[in-house]
Amino acid sequence: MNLDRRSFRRANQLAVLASAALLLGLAGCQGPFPQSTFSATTELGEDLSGLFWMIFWWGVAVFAVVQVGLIYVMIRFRARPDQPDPAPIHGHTALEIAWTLAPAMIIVFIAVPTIQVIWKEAGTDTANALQVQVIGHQWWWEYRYPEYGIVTANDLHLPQGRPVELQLTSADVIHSFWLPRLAGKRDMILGRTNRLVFTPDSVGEFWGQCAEYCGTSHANMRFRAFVHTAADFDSWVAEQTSAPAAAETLNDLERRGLAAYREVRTPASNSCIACHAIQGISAGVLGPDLNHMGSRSTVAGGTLENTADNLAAWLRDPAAVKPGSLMPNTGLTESEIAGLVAYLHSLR
Ligand code: HEC
Ligand SMILES: [Cu+2]
Repeated sequence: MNLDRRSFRRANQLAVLASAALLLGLAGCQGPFPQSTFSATTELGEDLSGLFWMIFWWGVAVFAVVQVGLIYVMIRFRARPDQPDPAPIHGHTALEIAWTLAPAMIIVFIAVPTIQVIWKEAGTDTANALQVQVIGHQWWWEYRYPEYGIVTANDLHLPQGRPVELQLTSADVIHSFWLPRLAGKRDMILGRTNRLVFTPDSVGEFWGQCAEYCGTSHANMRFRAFVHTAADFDSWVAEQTSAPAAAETLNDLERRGLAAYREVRTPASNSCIACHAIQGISAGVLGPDLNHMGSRSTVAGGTLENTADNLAAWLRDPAAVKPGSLMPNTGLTESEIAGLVAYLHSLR
């Protein structure tokens, strides 16, 4: 009876483990879902999740038919004692036509609505659309608004109710722009421009991220999209197109930061001005534009909230925040870091 008790104990342990796994799984079902395709807030997003559900239910139907057939065959044709082997069948025309036609029909039922959504998006009138060039970099996002002359990074700002046309491309490897609650997903490829057209309907903050493996910090290539009312969007544009404060208006700490920013370091490729742009000071293009760094919600491609501590941690050692970061450790002193944080945060 020893054995029985042992297997009973094992079954008990398995039951505990299974319940723990189930609980853990269910805990994952608790909101909020900033990146869920299922809570779309635009017509394009709803069309896309509609397609998902349609394909899902076709999958459920096929699964059910296959399982019922399987169980029926298993029971009906199971081996019985003293029964001879059944005669093999070669070719059953009716069956073969049926299982060729049925999947073909299902594929047509899936293809027609899918193509309709593709055409609908391609046919959206973009005459009045806000054009935003979105450029993927390892591992951050650059946004250019030619209409306003704005260049910014990682926070995408959009007005409510006006169609936007994102022109997606890459500066290096293939990335994929994924903004699930607004616009689905589209590849970003060097030397090619892909379009994504949608109209943001609701004001709010929406999360996105790169959805195509693009190197060490792919998982840290995130972004936020902010949809504003038309008036709030106009004030954002006004803020972003304003010139940075003149050096004379900076306080001592900020001035120390500006000096550290301007300094030519050794090697020279470690100088901030070699890689970053701030109007009137530098025009580097290897890193994100820092003109209005103080107004951004995150640091380093959506990895950290843009707080003083986080910005300092980033400047102290970028690779510690973001493995593989293409911003080098520039060997700043603590006093330079404090100055730079104050200076960069004063740029609003
Ligand atoms: C060799 C080029 C290079 C140099 C030199 C450099 N950076 Fe960077 N910097 C980058 C790159 C690339 C990124 C984007 C990294 C990422 O998010 O993966 C970046 C990101 C940043 C960010 C975050 C921007 C954002 O929107 O998230 C700040 C702030 C910054 N750098 C400040 C500085 C300062 C200050 C210096 C000088 C002490 C400096 N950088 C020197 C390339 C450089
Ligand atoms: Cu990427």
